[in-house]
Amino acid sequence: MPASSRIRTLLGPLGLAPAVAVSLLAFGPAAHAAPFPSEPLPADPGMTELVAGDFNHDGKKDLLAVQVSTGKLFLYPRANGKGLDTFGQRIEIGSAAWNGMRNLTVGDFDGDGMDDLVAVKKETGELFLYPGTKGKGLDTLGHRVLIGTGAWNGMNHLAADNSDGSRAGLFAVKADTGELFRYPNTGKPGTDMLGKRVKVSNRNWNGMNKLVPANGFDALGGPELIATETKTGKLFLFQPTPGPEGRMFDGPGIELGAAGWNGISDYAAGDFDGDSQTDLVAVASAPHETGKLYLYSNDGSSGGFKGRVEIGAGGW
Ligand SMILES: [Ca+2]
Ligand SMILES: [Ca+2]
Ligand SMILES: [Ca+2]
Repeated sequence: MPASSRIRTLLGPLGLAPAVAVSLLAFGPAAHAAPFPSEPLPADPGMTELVAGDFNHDGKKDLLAVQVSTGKLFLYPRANGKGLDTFGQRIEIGSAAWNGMRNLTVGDFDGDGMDDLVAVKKETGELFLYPGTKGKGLDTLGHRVLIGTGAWNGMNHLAADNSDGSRAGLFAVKADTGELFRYPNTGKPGTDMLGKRVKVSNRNWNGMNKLVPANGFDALGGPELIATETKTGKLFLFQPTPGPEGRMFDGPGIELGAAGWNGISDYAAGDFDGDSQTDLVAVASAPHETGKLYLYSNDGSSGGFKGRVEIGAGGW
């Protein structure tokens, strides 16, 4: 039987559209229809949970990342060089146990002028603040403080709102509904720090992944968010517009990358080349392999990057 007949025989009773049929033939019956990706997203065997903040207080954004194999948290200090010298020698700032944390994000939540780290403990769903200190090495972060009890495993895509220069608020997506919320910072300590959440979008954010704070990517001021559309692999910048609850994220987004961002296992936004405009650093890796770290410098056009530059040669 010629191939075309076999295809018709297979498809006739199912009544599938050609694109779906080709996808089924290519990947077998286990393949998901849209909006799920037809291939698995890359795992992170090297470094994961990339976040950016200034943790050595020199005014330059550094990179933090968790080593998957050990659970250690490392600081990659911004150096003065370019390319492979963009970051200096990494420093261990958290021993083991960071594999038990998820949804890391960075902002000054306690208002002392130093960046802090916020993360969810997978086992309990508790939200913890790790305050930035003037210490170094394993003293870079102080003793953690509980700022949210239970339930945070039901939230995804935590992203600090560092846009107004005072204490950071927090964006998060409710996993079962895809709703985007903003939690204001009350200025109070502990579990009173985050106030009553406000829904800030009418769209469903479950179709997006790798949501990170972009501050003022286009220099118009924040808060702005960068995320990857899972279905298409496109990278988008979302800017707030005025709405009933203040700033709303209902716009279509500006396309920063036309495709391929599902092949990026993680990224973090910050100014990494010193021109004051927000850039991205991103890990490109094949599934189940460690990858390379790339810098995507903001091109100043309010919606794009210069060509990427390799800044980490392996192990990512
Ligand atoms: Ca720094
Ligand atoms: Ca702080
Ligand atoms: Ca920059």
